[in-house]
Amino acid sequence: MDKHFDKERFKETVRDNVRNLFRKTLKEATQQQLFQAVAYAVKDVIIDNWMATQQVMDEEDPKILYYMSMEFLMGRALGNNLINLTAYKEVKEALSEMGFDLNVIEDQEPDAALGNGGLGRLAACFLDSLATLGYPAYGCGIRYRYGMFRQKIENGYQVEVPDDWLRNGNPFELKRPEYAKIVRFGGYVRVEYDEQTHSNRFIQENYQSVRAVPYDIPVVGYNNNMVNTLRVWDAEAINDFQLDSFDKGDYQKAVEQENLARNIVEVLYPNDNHYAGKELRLKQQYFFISASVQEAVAKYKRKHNDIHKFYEKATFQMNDTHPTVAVAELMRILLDEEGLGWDEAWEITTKTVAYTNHTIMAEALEKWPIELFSRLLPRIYQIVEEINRRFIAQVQQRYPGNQDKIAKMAVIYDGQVRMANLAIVAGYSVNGVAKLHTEILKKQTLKDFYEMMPEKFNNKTNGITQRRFLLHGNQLLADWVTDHIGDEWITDLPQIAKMKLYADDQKARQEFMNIKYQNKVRLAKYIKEHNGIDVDPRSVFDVQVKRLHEYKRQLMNILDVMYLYRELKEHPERPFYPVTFIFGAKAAAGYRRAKLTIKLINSVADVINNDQSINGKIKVVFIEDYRVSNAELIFAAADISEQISTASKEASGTSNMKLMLNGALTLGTMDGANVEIVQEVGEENAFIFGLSSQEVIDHENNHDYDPTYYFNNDPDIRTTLMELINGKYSGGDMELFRELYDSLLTTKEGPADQYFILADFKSYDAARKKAIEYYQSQGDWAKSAILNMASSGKFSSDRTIQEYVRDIWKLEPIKITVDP
Ligand code: 26W
Repeated sequence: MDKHFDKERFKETVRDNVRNLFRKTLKEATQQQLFQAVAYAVKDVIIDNWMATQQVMDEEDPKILYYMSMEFLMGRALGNNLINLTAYKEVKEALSEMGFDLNVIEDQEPDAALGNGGLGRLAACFLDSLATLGYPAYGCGIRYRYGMFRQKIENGYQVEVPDDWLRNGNPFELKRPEYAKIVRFGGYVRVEYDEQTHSNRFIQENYQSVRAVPYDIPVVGYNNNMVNTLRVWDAEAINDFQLDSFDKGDYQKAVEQENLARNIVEVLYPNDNHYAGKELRLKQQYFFISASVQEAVAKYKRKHNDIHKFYEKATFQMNDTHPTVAVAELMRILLDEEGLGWDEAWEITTKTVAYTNHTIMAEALEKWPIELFSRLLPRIYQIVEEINRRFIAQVQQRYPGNQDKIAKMAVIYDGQVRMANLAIVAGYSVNGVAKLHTEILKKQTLKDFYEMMPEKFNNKTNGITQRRFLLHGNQLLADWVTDHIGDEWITDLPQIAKMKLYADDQKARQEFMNIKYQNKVRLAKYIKEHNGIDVDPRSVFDVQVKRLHEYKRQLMNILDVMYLYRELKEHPERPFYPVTFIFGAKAAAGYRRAKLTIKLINSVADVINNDQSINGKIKVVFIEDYRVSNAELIFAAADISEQISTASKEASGTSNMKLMLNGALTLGTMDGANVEIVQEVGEENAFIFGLSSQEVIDHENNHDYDPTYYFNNDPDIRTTLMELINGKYSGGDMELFRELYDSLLTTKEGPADQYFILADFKSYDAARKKAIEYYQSQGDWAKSAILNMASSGKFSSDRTIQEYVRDIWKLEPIKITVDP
């Protein structure tokens, strides 16, 4: 234990903090105030390591990664920081001696929900791994005033409530006004010929500007003194509203600038995998990218005078297309501010930026109308035009006369700026996030690019941090593993394979099941408190937690629950092992079908949970406000991991990995990283069903999928679908769920059953029954569960980061030593 966590001294600090911050004694302090006091005490310790890290970076001048992302879904910091400082147990003890419960104090902290789902949480896991592995890195993002909305369920419907996460302040952040940057929007570009250099100068005029002010959030490495930085930008008005601007005729502009600053970082767009094309979103993108790129260049120039070697000290990873204006912004700075020529600027830029693709869903592709893009970012647009012009010339040279290639690959086409194309043209690396996903990118989605520049393409299968999702989230299981194989798995997850030895051990199986049971009791208590529903911890916990999206097929899950319930009612004589079906999901606020699916799940829950005749054999629970903090409880308690996306649609998935790590068995399709999970654990320890990605893609290309075939020929399917429109789950209302029914059978709004629910329904049902059946031989189940946990070594984000470092970023780790 670190000297700073001298227990008595820590207690003293907490007491002092309560007094200094709130003028209260420990007795008088609220739990929230205690949280603040404890958090500040922890920050004290972090600060020393943070400064030490900065000092080493200053001295050694290593290459730095800038991980650029619109989203960082960090969750709570206190518990995680204590875990990584290896002070969790000591602090828990200290607090308990003072009469407090660390768990209760942790629950006071709002989640930092600056992200939607998978992509944002991946960024957070990456930061944890980067710090733990000692790689110098900045997360670059936006300090949204409101993060992902809080979800309330009212009368079965999702209601969005603003997430006022900064209400009580954020004890871990540090405002850094000395690094503020100015970001410009709009106006026009005047070209001026410079007699001296014989070149054009581009001057943006009549623009509006905002001040970008960074807040630094520490990212603590595990047990290594390293503290990296997540830098999130806030917007402030350049001039406080000035009355005299009225006289100068600048009144209108002053108001507009003020509003721009107020609006820009106001809220995270709650869309996942769906592009909405909102002007404010493009403003957000340019805002944080311009500030981040300016700072990266400024930081480089503080130490170096040859800008041509910028890429030796900095690399930018663009998390999906959202940060892609970074390409043009770096070009702008090199051309207009550093005075470089096009070719040298382009060489530097294309050696600096790299791009990760996270989805093949067509509706997620960001493209901006030229009108909007050029009005908001006139100089940036000019640069994109020139990038496009030169690239098209290259395409023409390579494929003379081939218009199709240009149509597919041009950066600007059909009145739009295509951000993915810009990222690929400029990036020195293009990666997918699971093997299958990368293959689909190469062979289908980005086929033409792959043909033209195969050397850019590579795969980096996603990963998750075992420190949050096992060590912190499932302390019982973590301790159990450590008791058997030592604690090296914490920073070297493949070590967990040593637990395979215990899969055949009766005693170990029993212990594993006992731990799972205790975690199920903990979740049952949470469900009782938050949903008022009693669930039996001895039942199978079947879990699907992720964003609500048609391609993820929560609808198929609940339809099958309806089918199982009907069977149970019609055949009371058949044995049926109790199951609790657990859902957690937020729907984008404007996504009608997704929101109606939530209503359906809750309506089915109402009917089934209140049917006394089935003796509680089926329970359905929709957990309100699914987020990082309650996810940790859910993963720990899960038996079955539902990973049932239409094959080819889920780029990777990461909840599949978190659930596997916690010893859940996958019930899933051969999609995303499920493929690799099954490869690691063996098909006999998972339940795989459904169409293959190739079959899905073939149907899509041939337009030969007909869901009505299943409806007409399978009475089980037909009866289940009829229950959507016969009032059974809607108090007699035949219309309530008709939209869902129609989505599966008619082609009014897009193709019928676009995600192949009916095609997969029966094989899903069979696989699920097999899983529930298997659970009844507890010994076999325990064996498979232990094997799942023990086979999860590949899915640590530590491995993912090592691969990015080796193949893409080429960073060197640094070592931080602090004097005792
Ligand atoms: C512009 C709207 C928008 C917003 C978010 C488009 C796309 C996104 C993200 C790319 C959606 C996302 O989170 N994708 C998920 O990324 C995870 C991390 O790689 C993968 O595990 C998931 O499969 C993928 O859906």
